[in-house]
Amino acid sequence: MSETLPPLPASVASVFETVRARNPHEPEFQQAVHEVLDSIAPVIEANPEFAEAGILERTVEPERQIMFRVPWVDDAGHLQVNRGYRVQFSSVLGPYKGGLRFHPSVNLSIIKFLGFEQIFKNALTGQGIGGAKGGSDFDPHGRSRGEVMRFCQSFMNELYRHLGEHTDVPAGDIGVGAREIGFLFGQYRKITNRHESGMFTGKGVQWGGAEVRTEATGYGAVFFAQEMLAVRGEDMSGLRVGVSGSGNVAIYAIEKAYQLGALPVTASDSSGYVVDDAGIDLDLLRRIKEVERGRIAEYAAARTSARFVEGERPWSVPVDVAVPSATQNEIDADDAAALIGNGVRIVVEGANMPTLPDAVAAFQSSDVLFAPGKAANAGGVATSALEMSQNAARQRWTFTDSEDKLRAIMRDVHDAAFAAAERYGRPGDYVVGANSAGFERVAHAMVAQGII
Ligand code: NDP
Ligand code: 2IT
Repeated sequence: MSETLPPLPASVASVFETVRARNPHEPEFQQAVHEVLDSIAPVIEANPEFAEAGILERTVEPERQIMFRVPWVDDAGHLQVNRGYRVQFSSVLGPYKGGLRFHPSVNLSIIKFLGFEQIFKNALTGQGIGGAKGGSDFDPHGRSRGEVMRFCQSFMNELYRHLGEHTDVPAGDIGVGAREIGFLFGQYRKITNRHESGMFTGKGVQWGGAEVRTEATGYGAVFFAQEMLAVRGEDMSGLRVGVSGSGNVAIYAIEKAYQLGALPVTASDSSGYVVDDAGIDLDLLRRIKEVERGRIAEYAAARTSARFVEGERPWSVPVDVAVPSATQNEIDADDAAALIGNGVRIVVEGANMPTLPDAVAAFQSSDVLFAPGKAANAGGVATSALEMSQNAARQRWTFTDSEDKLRAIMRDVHDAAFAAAERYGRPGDYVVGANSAGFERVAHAMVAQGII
């Protein structure tokens, strides 16, 4: 991947060369760093104190990265050994904050790209949270509840010593939802003998969780789309929406799209996608994916208006709005050409880095509104910060109040990205805007706090 990335401006090129030399086997991390450096070169040029303080050189190096053995015994009595990760990237704005991903594809490169992006995303939310990510190459698919619990307990047996409500606060991501968070939080309390609610977010609302955290990422992405459309005097009503994934982000993006009068017509998983011109039946999708933990093909089998396309992604389906909400690098240049050819008007990244760089460039040069994940999916972590506030104050806010706060935060994130894009001479470029606005906040804090 990094060989195919275009040259960078002189003010940031040498930092990228160091990253490439130091992390030669980490293509996703290189891709994420390249995008940020490309965007923020004008910020570096306009602020000589950032170069003097070595902001870039320090930002691309995690403060700490932890890798550990996770041994557990499966239902057949066999020993399994997975690898666990936590990359604590930046604490300049607050305790390390970011999700845990359990998926067989997880490796250091993926956790580092996610942790790096999290720094700027979290800064953009305006909440006092640093950036981190973690996870494991454990695959929860097909595992019994007991196996998932034993894995989570073993994972926490090591990770607990690095966590704490004022130190590092994980949450969910791919493969880590309310069930896994329950087991992880329970084991943390067992080991430490402290009821420290604020050391994990995404908890069940009955045991310290916050209203709207479950919905926040998908809802927030659609709120972000609304803000972008409002700049053009448009709204979501009547638009056809193409969503990928069928997990937490996808389900709540679909729900909010319906609430705003749009028609979501696709969903997917790693086996293929479904298209349903009558509109995705959300109750059916949730039953199959959340309750039965089944496959997306079962959706099409249960609904006559839908068909399943095996082994493909949903981007050849004509839509006005695309919300990639599965995983990284799921829209390539061919997918972008298909979406543009079918008249897509707005692409909103619910997932982290789902769009490859040449696909981003294609959208931007075709006048498609493009929202990078750092801005568009920031509602999840922003609501995590609201959960931390409620835990610290021993309060519970209502669903309506929490959703209003999320909507206001997404408006602020949009406006910060929009304004920074204008300030740096790239009006309407939300990639430059989000990266610059997030980076400025981090860089000013790093200058103020000295060389650490
Ligand atoms: P879930 O585990 O709930 O759902 C993930 C969905 O994506 C599933 O449908 C899964 O299908 C699919 N998927 C995962 N990996 C792949 C793959 N390699 N190829 C094709 N499909 C895949 O995760 P989330 O909804 O929480 O996360 C989705 C994305 O959103 C991720 O990029 C995550 O980093 C990002 N995100 C999540 C936030 C959150 O609060 N949860 C916050 C911000 C961003 P299958 O079951 O077949 O694997
Ligand atoms: O990518 C992300 O922002 C998340 N998975 C959510 C992180 C969090 O701490 O809520």
